[in-house]
Amino acid sequence: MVVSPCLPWPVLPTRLEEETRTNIHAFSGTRTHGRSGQTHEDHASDSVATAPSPCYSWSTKDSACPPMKDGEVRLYGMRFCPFTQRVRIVLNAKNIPHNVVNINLKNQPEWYFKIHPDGKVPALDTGNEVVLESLDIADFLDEKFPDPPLYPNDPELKSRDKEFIKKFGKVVGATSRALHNTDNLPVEEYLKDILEPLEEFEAELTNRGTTFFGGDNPGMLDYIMWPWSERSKVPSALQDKEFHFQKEKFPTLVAWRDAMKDVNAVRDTITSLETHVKFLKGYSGANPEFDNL
Ligand SMILES: N[C@@H](CCC(=O)N[C@@H](CS)C(=O)NCC(=O)O)C(=O)O
Repeated sequence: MVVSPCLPWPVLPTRLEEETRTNIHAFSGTRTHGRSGQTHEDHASDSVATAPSPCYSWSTKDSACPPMKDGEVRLYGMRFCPFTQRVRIVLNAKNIPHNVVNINLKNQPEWYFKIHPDGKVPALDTGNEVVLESLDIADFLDEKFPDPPLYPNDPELKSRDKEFIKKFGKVVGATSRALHNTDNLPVEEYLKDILEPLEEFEAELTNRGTTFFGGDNPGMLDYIMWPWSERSKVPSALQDKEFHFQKEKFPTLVAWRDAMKDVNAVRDTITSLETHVKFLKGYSGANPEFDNL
C-alpha cells in the first residue's frame, strides 16, 4: 500500500457521457470488512469533522482494502475527478459523515474491481450496498438522507430539474474532451461546444429569477453542475490562454458561479486553477501524481 503523507490512516470522518446508468448492487460475500446491519442514521451524529477531503491514493495492485468500520459511509474517489466532487458536494450539503478513499486510477488495486468492475470512481459504499455512477449516487443519497431535500417537492419541477441535469451531460462531455484535448484542437473549438448548451441554462435561471436553480439555496441541479463550472478556465489555461466567461452573454450564470463558490458544501471541495492544470498536465504520463499537488 502506498500512502501519501497528506494524512495518516485511518481517514478522518469528514462532514462536511452519458450519465444515467443505474447501478446499485448489494454486496456479495467477497469483501473482507465487517458489516453490522447498523444504519447510517445510527451514526449520523458520531463523527463530525470539517477537515478537507483526505488525499491519498492506494497505488499498488496488491494493496489491501482499508478496513471498513461499522456504520461507515465510504466514498471511493479521486481528488481531481469532477464526478467524485459532485458526490462529495452532495454528502456535504446533507451533512453526512463519511470517509473518502482515493484510488489511483492508473494503477487500481485489485480489490477495487470487486467494488467497481471497471475500476472507475466514484463508488459509494454504505456498508449495505454499493452504488456506482455519480448521478445515481446523488439521487440515492437524496432518498436515503432526505434532509435537506435537494429537489423541489413538486414532481413537475423535480422532473424539470432532472431534465436539465440530463442536458448538462453535453457540457460534461464537451468539457472532458477539452480537458484532455482529445481532438488536438485549439481551445476555442472546444469552448463552442461547451458554451452552446449553456445558453439554455442561462435562459432557465434568468426565468426562475433566483440566485440558484434550487431557489435561495442551491439544489441538486446546482451541485451537479458545479465541478464543470469550477473547471471552466482549465482548458484555456492548458493551452496557455486566458478564458473569461462572457458577462454580456451569460450574466446570470456568471453571478451564479460567484454565489456557488461561497456555498459551504462547495467551497470545501474546490481545487485551484493552477492545481487542476498541474494535475492534468501530468495525467497523460505513465505515473501521474494524484496526491501531492
Ligand atoms: N459516468 C461516470 C463517470 C465516472 C468517470 O469517468 N470517472 C473517471 C475519473 S473522473 C474514471 O474513473 N476514470 C478511470 C477509468 O476510466 O479507468 C459517473 O458519473 O460516475
